[in-house]
Amino acid sequence: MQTDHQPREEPAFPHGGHLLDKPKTKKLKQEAVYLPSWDLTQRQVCDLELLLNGAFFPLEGFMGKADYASVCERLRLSNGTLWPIPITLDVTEGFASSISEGDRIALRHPEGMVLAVMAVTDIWKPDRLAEAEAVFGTTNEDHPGVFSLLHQTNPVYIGGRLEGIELPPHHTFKHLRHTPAQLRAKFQELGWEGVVAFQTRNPMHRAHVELTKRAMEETGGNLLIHPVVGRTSPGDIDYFTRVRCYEAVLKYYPQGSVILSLLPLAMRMAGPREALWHAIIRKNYGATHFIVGRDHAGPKDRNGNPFYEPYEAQELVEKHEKELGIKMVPFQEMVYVADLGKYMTRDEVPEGAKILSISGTELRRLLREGKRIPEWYSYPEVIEALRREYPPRRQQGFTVFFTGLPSSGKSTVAQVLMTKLMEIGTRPVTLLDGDIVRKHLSSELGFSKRDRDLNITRIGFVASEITKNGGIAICAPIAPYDATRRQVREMISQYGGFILVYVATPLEVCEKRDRKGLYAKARAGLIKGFTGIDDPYEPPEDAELVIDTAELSPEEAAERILDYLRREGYLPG
Ligand code: PPS
Repeated sequence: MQTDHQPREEPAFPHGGHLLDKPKTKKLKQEAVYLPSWDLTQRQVCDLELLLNGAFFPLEGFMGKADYASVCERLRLSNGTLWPIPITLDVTEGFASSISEGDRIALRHPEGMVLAVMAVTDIWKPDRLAEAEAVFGTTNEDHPGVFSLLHQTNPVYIGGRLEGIELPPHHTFKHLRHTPAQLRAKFQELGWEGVVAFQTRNPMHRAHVELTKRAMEETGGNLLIHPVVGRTSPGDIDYFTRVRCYEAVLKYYPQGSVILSLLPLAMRMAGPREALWHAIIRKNYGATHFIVGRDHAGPKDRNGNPFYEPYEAQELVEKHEKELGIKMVPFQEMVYVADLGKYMTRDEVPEGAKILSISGTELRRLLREGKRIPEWYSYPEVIEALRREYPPRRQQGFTVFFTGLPSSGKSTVAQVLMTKLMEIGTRPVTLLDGDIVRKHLSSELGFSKRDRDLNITRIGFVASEITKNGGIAICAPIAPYDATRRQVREMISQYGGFILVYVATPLEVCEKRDRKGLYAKARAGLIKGFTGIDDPYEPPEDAELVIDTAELSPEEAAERILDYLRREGYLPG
């Protein structure tokens, strides 16, 4: 067997490569009680964990302005060290104005524990559009990294060195969680000199097992299956299901040749830059080799067009390979050659041979429709795990989310739809009408952009819980902002169906109806910031259905929606 190992470099960091200094913990905890404190977002918790445990070595905290600018511009920290992704702590304007450079602040887990103390050196307002362009190469909001940066990231960044108190707690799959130091020790104990790391955010099927086995053969190393379980891309299969799939494929490798370990990373989906970042992280965990496949961490736009060239990530990693201290194992796409009954990389396929492949989208369709998934594609245990979690649509919960101008007819159609769904009777139905929600859930809110967004995300949260538990939620707010609707779609579609219905009744018709007399008041200047008059409404471009109640009766409109639900498999045909 060919071996191809470099001696593993040990981090020259204090405390074995991490920022947790046990003897100081008690003192820090006492100090933290009196410090200004910031409640970390889910993404920040992921970043903090990898900063504290040394996976982001050589970073010693959230980046300051100089490092941030340098990373955006030239993929390097200001001291020249290769680092392609900004690791920043974004906070609200309110919090930023309550602290000053030189202050110490406590960073808290959403459950309340203080995880670290940060000595703030920099407070600044970044140009997030410029950051998107630099890091993602685009400002197109279809890119999940761009969307998250522009809509789910606070406007002020603060940076500074960290002193760790404790790592974020994990209650799931504890036997599969390791810090870099623990994994390195494990490799050493097992006498593994060469370790090939495999990054994934998807379940593993036969193609992935074949690919990783080949990588082991080519390098003579053992395998680290290192799936991301922090944050991946919207619409990805949840990590609980994926971990069951990973555990199921372990038996298809030679015994003792593989370790499965979960990586609590928050991905940015930055394609080439992301691949480089992943390689650095895997080096910190003690891997000697890293697999980079086709279109590594590359998202697609709404029309299915990829943001990056298929082998751009491999090219960037190759360019920096020497400096990285971890070797890349590049791979072309693996496909199943039906005539030969085996998997091959695309460039090896004999001319004219019949190739079979199933895309992620196609797999989701097969699951959704309860169709057979072929044996050549995956293992029975993996298919079973996926089926359990992704029942066909007729067994899933769903949300019908109406959006449209005041008096456009949302509530009336929603009412009719509700009674018809109750008549069909497959699932419990809940109506979250704009007015009802404002009475019971959002009574303290007004109609500023902030209040409207909060109102819609509350509705989205309730609807996502209903959908998760197999029910039907019908929502009928104005929901004037595209980004907020997209956020709600993201919240709900991870659990079941999300059907956006745009009630596109023209403004003149809505105003003529003026069910509550509010248009008249708005025209008279008695109500300020009224949607359609002096407040914006952004018509959706991603609606599953568009309905104009000037042309359809409420009954007909509800029938259109029911037809859609039958066609898409949510209701019996
Ligand atoms: S939002 O923007 O989605 O939070 O609005 P929503 O909660 O759906 O609004 C519910 C009803 O509030 C009435 N109303 C206003 N609408 C828009 N702008 C202003 N300033 C306003 N003030 C009160 C309006 O009648 C909404 O009901 P519908 O059913 O849409 O007519």
